[in-house]
Amino acid sequence: KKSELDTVKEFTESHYAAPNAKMYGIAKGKNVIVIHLESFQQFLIDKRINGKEVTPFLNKLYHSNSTYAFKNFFHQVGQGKTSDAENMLETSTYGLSTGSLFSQLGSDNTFQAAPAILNQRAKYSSAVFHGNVASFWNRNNTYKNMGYQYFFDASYFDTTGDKSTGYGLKDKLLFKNSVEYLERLQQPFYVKYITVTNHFPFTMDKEDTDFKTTDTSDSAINGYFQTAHYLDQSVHEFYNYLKKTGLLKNSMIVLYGDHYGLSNSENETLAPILGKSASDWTSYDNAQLQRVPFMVNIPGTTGGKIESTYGGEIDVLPTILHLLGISSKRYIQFGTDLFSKDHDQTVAFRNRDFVTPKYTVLNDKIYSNETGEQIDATEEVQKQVDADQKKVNKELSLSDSLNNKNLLRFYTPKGFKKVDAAKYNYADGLE
Ligand code: GP9
Ligand code: MN
Repeated sequence: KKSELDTVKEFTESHYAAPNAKMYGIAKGKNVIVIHLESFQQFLIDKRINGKEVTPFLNKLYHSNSTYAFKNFFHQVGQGKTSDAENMLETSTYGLSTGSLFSQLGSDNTFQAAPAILNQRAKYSSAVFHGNVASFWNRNNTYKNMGYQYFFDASYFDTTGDKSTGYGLKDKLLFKNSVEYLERLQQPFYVKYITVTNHFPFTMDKEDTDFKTTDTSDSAINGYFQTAHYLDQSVHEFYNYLKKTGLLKNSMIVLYGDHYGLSNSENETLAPILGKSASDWTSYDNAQLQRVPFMVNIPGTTGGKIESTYGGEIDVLPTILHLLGISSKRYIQFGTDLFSKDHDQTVAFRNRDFVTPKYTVLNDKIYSNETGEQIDATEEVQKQVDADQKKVNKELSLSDSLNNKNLLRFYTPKGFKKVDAAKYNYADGLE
């Protein structure tokens, strides 16, 4: 009898997208540095406020010919917010329909996640740098099950007094103070920086910003441009450290926004700043604002451009593996390589709404991406949308059974050694 795991495997195998030969292995052997841009939405890119760019450094990266950037890339998180984004990037499976997968399943589940895959296939070491306490989102337990060797959390850094804001160490200090650890990691490494300063309610100490922001009635919106500007400066400084230490030329830097910073209830106030009218703002407009940056910067290459392919966080892992010249075929992953000609451009949101290059489908209502208007579908369009909706529902529910029933414990990809969480101890540097 066909097991549930068989059903999941059947789906991911038939959904698999073979790599693009032009891109496969272009970053082989390089260090991988993932920079998690907290609450960072795509509309910040190239945005000017009072004549000044909000994020001049990230804009430069976005337009650089050593950066493969995506302008139609969406976050796909649910209630687990940051942790859902992390889960998708590390495993290419979805977060749960309610709550956080990290919190609910991270302590016990079997994972076949990026740090373990990279370690076993290409001898990568791995680490996370984060300015908050290790227990937030149950990261300390989840990371061990994912095979992270090191977790440099708040306990490794001086976070006292004005060195922190609401969610921990200020980003500039996180990057700066991490370098001594980063330099000592065995190469190649796979590391992730989870920033915190650009987080709701987007407040910051006066001395950390001189960015002249908006003066809307919503202080979160006004603050957002300032904390995003600070995040941009932090990443710029980090790039300078990477250059100085010589790490930059041996690394591939992956930058992405985890989810929205400004919520739907704030978007009407935001609308005029984006050149839109507040009075006819719709759910369609809210959905379009769920775009977040996804950029892969590979210093030394020149083929980078701004891609218009549609995709989301679920697609990152197979994309990265293929850039590193590691086949993803043997793993159970729901996303597909963004560079593949077979890449699936249907982007599922956690609530089963979805976006394709042509349509945005919200609660069974179909909007045309071309006009932004809700349409009365022709029979043909309705048939296509129904098929896409069916696939989205299936994908989410198969990912849920895989994770809720811990089915990966029954599946061993070729050559994969199960992660032994007991091997890792994240005690701080003081002990
Ligand atoms: C906390 C940080 C914030 O450590 O990652 O998480 P979020 O509130 O964005 O889910
Ligand atoms: Mn977040």
